[in-house]
Amino acid sequence: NSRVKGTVITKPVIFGNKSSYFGKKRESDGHTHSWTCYFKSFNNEDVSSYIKKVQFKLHESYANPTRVLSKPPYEVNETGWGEFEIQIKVYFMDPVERPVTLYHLLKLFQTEAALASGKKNLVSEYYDEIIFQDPTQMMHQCLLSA
Ligand code: SLL
Repeated sequence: NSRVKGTVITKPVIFGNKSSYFGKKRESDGHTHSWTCYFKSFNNEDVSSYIKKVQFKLHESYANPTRVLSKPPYEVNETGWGEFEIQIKVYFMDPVERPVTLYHLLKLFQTEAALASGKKNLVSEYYDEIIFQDPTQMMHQCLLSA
């Protein structure tokens, strides 16, 4: 499983969250929003050929804060009342390739202006690129079959 020297493969990705305001605070637990945090390819290719799993680490106020998705869609659906940083760790098919760690600040609250105009849903997402330089032969195969 040697490395394929002089090869660079770039994978465009998107990560972030959607959120939706309930319209009021829920009595039972004080939650105000439902949200989805996700990681996906930018071009809709099947990343499961080279991604082994994606781990989302939530705030400790959540039960089982470490959520692991071993197949797409790589996303966590939750409800809550507060914003916090989510750690997204992407593991690859070849364990020799080091996992990539991304950080996303969960966004729940609209701006005053958006709220005033009645918007309940928001999206906060970012573009990034995972760059594989001199990938292992196994990883190279996985990347090409995406
Ligand atoms: C804050 N530093 O104080 C942040 C923490 C925590 C968010 C936000 C509910 C968890 C649950 C939840 O929204 N936690 O009830 O399971 O704003």
